[in-house]
Amino acid sequence: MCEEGYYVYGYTLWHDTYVNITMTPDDCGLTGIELLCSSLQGTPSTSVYYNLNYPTSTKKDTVNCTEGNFIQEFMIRFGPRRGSVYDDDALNQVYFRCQDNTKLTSFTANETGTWSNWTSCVPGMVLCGVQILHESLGQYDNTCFNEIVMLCCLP
Ligand SMILES: [Ca+2]
Ligand SMILES: [Ca+2]
Repeated sequence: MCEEGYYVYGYTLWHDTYVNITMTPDDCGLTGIELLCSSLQGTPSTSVYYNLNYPTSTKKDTVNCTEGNFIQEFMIRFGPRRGSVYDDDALNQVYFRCQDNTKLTSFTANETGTWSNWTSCVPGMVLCGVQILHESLGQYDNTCFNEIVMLCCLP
């Protein structure tokens, strides 16, 4: 979570782009996220990091809302279940939307999966952190991030 009184206005992803359905390489989808926090007045504070440091993942572009806007909604995408011998990546993309309705997308990759609906903080609240559910690394078929939970705060 951002420090108290600070809210999320942007982010950076670390992502292991899907290569193929075989286990070489073992593709992992979303592997890390940095949240950018600022006060209502626009003063930045320390970023929040959740990063599994998956070896073949790469850092993507940082994207952010225009000044005075914070993130209020998100949607996530899951790769299909491919069974025990094929490569799964689970959670493999997230989009965010700002209070002024601007959609934030940090990269585009040729990938398949199923998108969730947009999920929103209740009116008046904005994103102030996330909770990440992930597998521990070292599985036969790593999937890295499996779920993101939005934490909303009232400014
Ligand atoms: Ca693969
Ligand atoms: Ca995998």
